[in-house]
Amino acid sequence: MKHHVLAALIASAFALTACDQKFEAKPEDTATSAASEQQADDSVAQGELPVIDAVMTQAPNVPPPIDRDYPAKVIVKMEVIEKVMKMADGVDYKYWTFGGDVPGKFIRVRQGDQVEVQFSNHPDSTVPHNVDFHGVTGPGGGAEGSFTAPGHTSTFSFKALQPGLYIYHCATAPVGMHIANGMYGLILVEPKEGLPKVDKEFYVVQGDFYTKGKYGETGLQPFDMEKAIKEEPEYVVFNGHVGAIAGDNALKANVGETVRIFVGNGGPNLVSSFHVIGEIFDTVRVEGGDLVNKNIQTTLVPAGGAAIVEFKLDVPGSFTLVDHSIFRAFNKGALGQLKVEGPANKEIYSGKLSDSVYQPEGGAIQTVPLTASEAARVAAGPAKAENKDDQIKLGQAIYNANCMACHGAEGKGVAGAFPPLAGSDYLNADPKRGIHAILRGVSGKVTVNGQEYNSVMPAVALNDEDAANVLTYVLNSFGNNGGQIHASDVAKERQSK
Ligand code: HEC
Ligand SMILES: [Cu+2]
Repeated sequence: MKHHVLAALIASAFALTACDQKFEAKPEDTATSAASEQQADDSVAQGELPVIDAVMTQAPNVPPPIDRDYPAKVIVKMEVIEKVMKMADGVDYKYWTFGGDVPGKFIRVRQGDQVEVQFSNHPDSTVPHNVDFHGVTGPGGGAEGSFTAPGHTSTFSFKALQPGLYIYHCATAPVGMHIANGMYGLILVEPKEGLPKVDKEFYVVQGDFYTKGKYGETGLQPFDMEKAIKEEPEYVVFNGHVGAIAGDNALKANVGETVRIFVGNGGPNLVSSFHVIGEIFDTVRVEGGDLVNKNIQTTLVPAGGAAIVEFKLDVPGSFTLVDHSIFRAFNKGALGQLKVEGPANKEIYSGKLSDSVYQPEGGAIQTVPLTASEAARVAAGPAKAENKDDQIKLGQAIYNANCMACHGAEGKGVAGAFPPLAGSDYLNADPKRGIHAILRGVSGKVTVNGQEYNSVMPAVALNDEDAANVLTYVLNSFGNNGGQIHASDVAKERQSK
């Protein structure tokens, strides 16, 4: 947690000025339920509320928990900025943002707070914008009160009546387009008693993007209204960009820590099946509300909705965040990582204990339904390679079953997403890198033929022979420089740490 931010928050809590104390209540802001709540719980009258500047953070950071036990008038300053940013490697997009990135900044207030939104639209903006807070009780969630032309600032105020995790988004026509360009974020209205303490909190929002060019097609990509109407996004991503929370940008925590992720879904269209590979959510605050569900594998996050998931980290490793509508994860970008460091616990997870040859009795094995990779192997003939030519032949089937989906039939990869194996200077410079890629996966920045990739390749579960064969195939195909990898090379790499 950022202690200096917390200190600033406390300091500003007492920065009272005479004019700040005058709260201008508009009739629609003080609904009767608001008034009675206030009388019941708050001893401080509205006009005397201390004035605080909201601590707001860029994803994946979350403002510190609120340790006030009294309501305040919280000033939320929002600025709309339209700007070109990287969607993926080589792919640019003109985002419309709250505060300069997607999602907009995380806002954290306390149930019962009076929130004053000072909403500015940058003079360089091309269109008006506004904001609809799902945590607001009032027409449009503030949309009409915040409708703002370029170069103007609007102010409106609301009372945070109900605790929960809420999406906010732009609601200026055409609404879908404003949201599709990245105009959403999360506001947490913390319950008066606060949330249970955890060690780390993260902020993750999914969104779908509609570009004229196909996934990975380079250059500045315009918004495609037709694809948006058909709900056929090219990109589905966490925190606005492919790789925003993967590789070097991965979320980080330690074994033994408890983690809370505030998950939002800006949409505009898709519902997320949020899942963390290799973890079970100890608790899920379903849809961001009061209902707590336990021991959950995957939770639905509706478009324009949220969820709070919590789990304890028992073992180290890389845990992958996905939308379990899984093609979105591996082919459209909805993939993030939580990297956990610390001592292993072999009882909870052993890792791979052994890899021995399996020789079933008799020939009945052929009649068992085959997986794709097994089928490919059967089609390729005997699994034992006598020489390099055999290796190449066997390796091709293994390639088609295990690598082709990402690296392509011709090994050309997908620009901006999957690096080429064809003529790869990275691989040809040291073919053993291929062994490492298969056994341990690849993440972080990799430069292949002058193009930078910053994505994730999961380790591929192949035995020593298969790994050697597929690499020998790759090295002798797609215009690569030739070479041979032996099963013993793979075994050696497997042993080394
Ligand atoms: C799920 C998609 C996926 C699959 C399946 C996959 N890779 Fe990769 N591979 C990637 C990505 C993404 C990278 C780049 C990772 C990064 O940017 O850090 C990569 C990088 C590599 C690299 C290093 C960079 C280069 O282009 O030379 C090699 C070699 C490689 N993969 C080989 C393989 C082989 C062989 C297989 C099959 C056994 C395979 N990959 C299966 C996605 C995949
Ligand atoms: Cu807008």
